Amino acid sequence: MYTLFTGLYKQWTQKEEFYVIILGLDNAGKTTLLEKIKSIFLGVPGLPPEKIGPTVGLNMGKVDIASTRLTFWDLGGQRELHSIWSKYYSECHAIVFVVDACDRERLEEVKTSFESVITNDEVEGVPVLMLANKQDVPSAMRMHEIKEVFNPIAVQLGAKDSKVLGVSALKGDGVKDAVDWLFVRLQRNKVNRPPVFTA
Ligand code: G3D
Ligand code: MG
Repeated sequence: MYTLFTGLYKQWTQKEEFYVIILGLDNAGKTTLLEKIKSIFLGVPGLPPEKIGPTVGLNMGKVDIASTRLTFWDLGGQRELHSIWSKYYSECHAIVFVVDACDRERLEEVKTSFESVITNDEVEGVPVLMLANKQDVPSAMRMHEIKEVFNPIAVQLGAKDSKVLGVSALKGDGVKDAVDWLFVRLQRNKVNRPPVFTA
């Protein structure tokens, strides 16, 4: 009897948890994005931009939407850390790839990095959201430019759910839409990547 009730109680109180990894080159705006997500969804001010230094190791943030928990992992972008990204692929439920839309000089590097992420066997069936960040800057590449550059690579995504959205992680524009897109895809992709359950 006790086990039956504890089982039921657990079922009622447990949350579905999904892991979302945030990837991209250093300086793309990953940590700023994570702090903005936290401030929008938790209603608490995130770290002010001047307090955000280069990420060493990982940053993590948990956001609850209804009875679902999204746990975001901001993996450091420095090149020497790219090798650890693949360790997270098999367990993640979605990938956010952040691009600095102001940095035309590093486009080739971004393309190589993006391609190596999406062609990794472990990300098979995982929704991928590309964010063209820093859209508040007038000279930033706009969506049509970004799509022109990345669409030829994105064809390799195959059946994966994917999308490109313009955002400003700094100002927050488009950030809620990005999380909403993820939420819908995570739910839809449960058969491929079931959530973990958490108290
Ligand atoms: P990272 O975690 O991907 O390495 P950060 O990147 O979040 O540390 O951001 C790198 C720099 O880009 C920071 O500037 C940050 O304020 C800036 N940045 C991030 N997102 C945006 C954005 O949407 N718009 C603009 N204009 N700037 C952004 P600093 O000057 O601190 O290096
Ligand atoms: Mg960082």
